[in-house]
Amino acid sequence: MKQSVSGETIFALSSGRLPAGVAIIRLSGPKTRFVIETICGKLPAPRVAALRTFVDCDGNPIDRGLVIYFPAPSSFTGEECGEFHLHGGKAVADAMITCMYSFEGCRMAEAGEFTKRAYENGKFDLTVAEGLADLIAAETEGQRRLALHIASGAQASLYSGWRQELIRARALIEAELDFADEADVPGSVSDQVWTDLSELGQRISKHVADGKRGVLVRDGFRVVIVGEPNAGKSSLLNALAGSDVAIVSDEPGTTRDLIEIKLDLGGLPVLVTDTAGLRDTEGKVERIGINRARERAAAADLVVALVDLSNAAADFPGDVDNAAVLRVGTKFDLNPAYKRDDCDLVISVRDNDGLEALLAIFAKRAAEAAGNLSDPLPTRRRHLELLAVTSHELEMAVRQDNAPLEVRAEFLRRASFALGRITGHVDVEDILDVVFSQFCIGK
Ligand SMILES: Nc1nc2c(ncn2[C@@H]2O[C@H](COP(=O)(O)OP(=O)(O)OP(=O)(O)O)[C@@H](O)[C@H]2O)c(=O)[nH]1
Ligand SMILES: [Mg+2]
Repeated sequence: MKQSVSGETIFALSSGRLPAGVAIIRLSGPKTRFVIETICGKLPAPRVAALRTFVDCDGNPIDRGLVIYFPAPSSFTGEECGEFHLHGGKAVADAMITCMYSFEGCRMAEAGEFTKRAYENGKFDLTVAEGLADLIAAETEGQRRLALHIASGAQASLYSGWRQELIRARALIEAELDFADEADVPGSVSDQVWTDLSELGQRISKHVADGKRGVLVRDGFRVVIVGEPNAGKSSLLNALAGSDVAIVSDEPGTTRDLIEIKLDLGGLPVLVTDTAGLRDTEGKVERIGINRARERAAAADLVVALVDLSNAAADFPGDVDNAAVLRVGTKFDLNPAYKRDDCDLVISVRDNDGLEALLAIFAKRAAEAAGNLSDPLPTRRRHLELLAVTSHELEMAVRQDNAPLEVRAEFLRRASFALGRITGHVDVEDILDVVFSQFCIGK
């Protein structure tokens, strides 16, 4: 295994906000052993927690706690690593960090630097690193499950398997090119190769189609509430949020901006957005709000169109550019006798009526859209873009059966290059900062 060429030892507070029961300071790099020996005395046995008094460079005690030493390469980063478990007081952690600064060649880690070193030392590929970032950021059960799956290497093995298939096919084609002049080479080896590649292309296309599900689980199922002014959109949003996040008034045109809340429904993140009431208006600011509402509704996974049942002149907004619309009648308490045959559901925010049914519909639609979370879904646009390139180049190679073999082999090379960029197996210097900066400091 390649060892990090970085000579610097990095450290950071890896546990959460202080004060807390315990604070964990992690370090990685060549000075680790020396730092542990200086602060704790004797080096503990590898990977075994030892209770020690921690002292600073002048021999003054800082705290008493646990220390663990992970010799290279059996550590998270692949380098010499250590952890100090201290009492989670702010002054305790500060004193320890000040002490660590005093060692030459030691510095505070940057965001994601431990994980970046692990990646550079070949501990895992980029998709696993991204899975770890998602695992740390996971707020819902669905996000956790998908992130854990990816962090465990499901995507990594899928993509590297595909890449191997492409590389093998290219090797066969190269061989055919090399022997093309020899008369006794039996028919084209590539017939079977092209059948296999075409089948691989179908698998990749299906995976790309599944990408919508991965992005949905990671970023949320998007519900957008629309309706004429005063339909009760902001009242509904507040009721769903359980707090007054949006201003409610009987003045039409109250809401102008998009107001978004996040719900956790059945383990999936659901983002619900309140919008400006849709109507023709002279107001400049209101018009901007209405345009934003239309754009957001067009991109939604589900549009909830409201109509005020207490107002006979009210109607659903007619021009919403989205096929997934749920029609809901509001303020049912004001007009319980009134029936519209075009409502999927009626609600009253005042009486807390129909809201549970509405949430159940959101949860059901989100779960249907997310599907089975045990598939290794692509969760990032970065993956989807590179998969689209892979798919396109592969299709060019398979389809152009009249083109010279050299040309078709070149398309295959580009396809495997794009796959290699997802996992980080080929030239990815330019994307590393983007990937690792999403981590917090200490990871
Ligand atoms: N009785 C009753 N009144 C409601 C209900 N929902 C909303 N209202 C009232 O209807 C009025 C308009 O409500 P909002 O939630 O501000 O409506 P909106 O659709 O956000 O309106 P704009 O932001 O102007 O587009 C307010 O006076 C609310 O109190 C309900 O379920 N029952
Ligand atoms: Mg409003």
